Amino acid sequence: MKELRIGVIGTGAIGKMHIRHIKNHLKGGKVTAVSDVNQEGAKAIAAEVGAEFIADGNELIASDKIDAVLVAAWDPAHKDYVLECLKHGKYVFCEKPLAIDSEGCRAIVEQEMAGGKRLVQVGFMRRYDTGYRQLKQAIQDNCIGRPLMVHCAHRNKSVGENYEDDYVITQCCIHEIDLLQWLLDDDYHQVQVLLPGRTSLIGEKYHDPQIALIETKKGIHIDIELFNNCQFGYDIRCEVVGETGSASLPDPSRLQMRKDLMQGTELCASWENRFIDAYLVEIQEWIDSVLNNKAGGPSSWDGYLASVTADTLIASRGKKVFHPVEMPQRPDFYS
Ligand code: NAI
Ligand code: ISE
Repeated sequence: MKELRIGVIGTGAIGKMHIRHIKNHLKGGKVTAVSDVNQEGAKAIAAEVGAEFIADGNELIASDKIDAVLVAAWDPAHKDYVLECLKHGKYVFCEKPLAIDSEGCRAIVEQEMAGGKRLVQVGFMRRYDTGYRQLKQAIQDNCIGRPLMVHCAHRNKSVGENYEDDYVITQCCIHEIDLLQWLLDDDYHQVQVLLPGRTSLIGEKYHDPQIALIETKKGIHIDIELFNNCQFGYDIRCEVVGETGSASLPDPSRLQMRKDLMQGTELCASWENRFIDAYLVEIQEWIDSVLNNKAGGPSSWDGYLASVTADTLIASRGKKVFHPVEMPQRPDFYS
């Protein structure tokens, strides 16, 4: 196969971003069809990149003109599209979360194992970020000694109107849940969500901010501030404190200015510009591995583990007590 013919389902913000990256910056793939329930938006991006518009996502998956599928529809649609791809034996890249709960992820894992071949990659793109990779290397090289604590912040300037408490975990914290297991090479023991004083700027719709606490099996303490309406910018932080030093996620290089008796550094407005390099590497590696007839990157098992932890965090919200994470054993299929 010379060029991977990719069908994209979901042409909202990130779907369009991936489509443009594949057309303008990446090698080996071509978006040949797109689908979205918002037909107007999908037709516009289809025309922009010379792809076919197919109204029904399942028809796109079944098409013999499509080699692999990228799912970037809203979260509740992920599970069924991924299961449909597995039914057709097609490689699929699915944006996070793999499904909105662990039961949905479990169904995907079981169907993938029954098919006998790994086909799914999940969009946990922070593993591809240079800064997080440097942090992982520093831990592996024992630069800061044995990790004891991790302090994280995941801040959005603001989020849309129709937001709910659970999204704080399933849409935002899910990144840290996956990333920190990978970073620390450790499993989670117990978790809880604390509800500190809430911002008055969004009414009573959901609790913002929230704080996720995690204790790993090796005894590392993790705290993650999840603040979706911080007002000042998109701000992602991670500091790992070890026995002999501490290492922090570097901010991406941004413009520094001195002006009006002040000095400052530009902040990112959203995930799109903060992690642009990670998205590019992630999708390029997905295309390369599928062209080599292999699935790489975060697997559906990783998506399932993240979802088990997310479900436990949600169940613990505001209860002021740690809840044990019942982690299933990783099957050899995913080792
Ligand atoms: P969005 O709201 O801009 O786009 C979602 C699109 O899905 C919309 O165009 C909507 O019409 C479409 N859609 C909804 N149901 C559908 C269905 N049944 N079939 C086909 N299309 C359907 O949202 P955004 O920000 O683009 O997010 C899309 C997905 O990507 C979400 O799952 C989100 O969690 C994930 N995401 C991942 C990010 C990352 O950093 N890895 C960043 C932003 C989003
Ligand atoms: C969004 O859906 C993403 O996945 C971004 O990476 C994340 O940082 C943001 O908080 C989410 O809303």
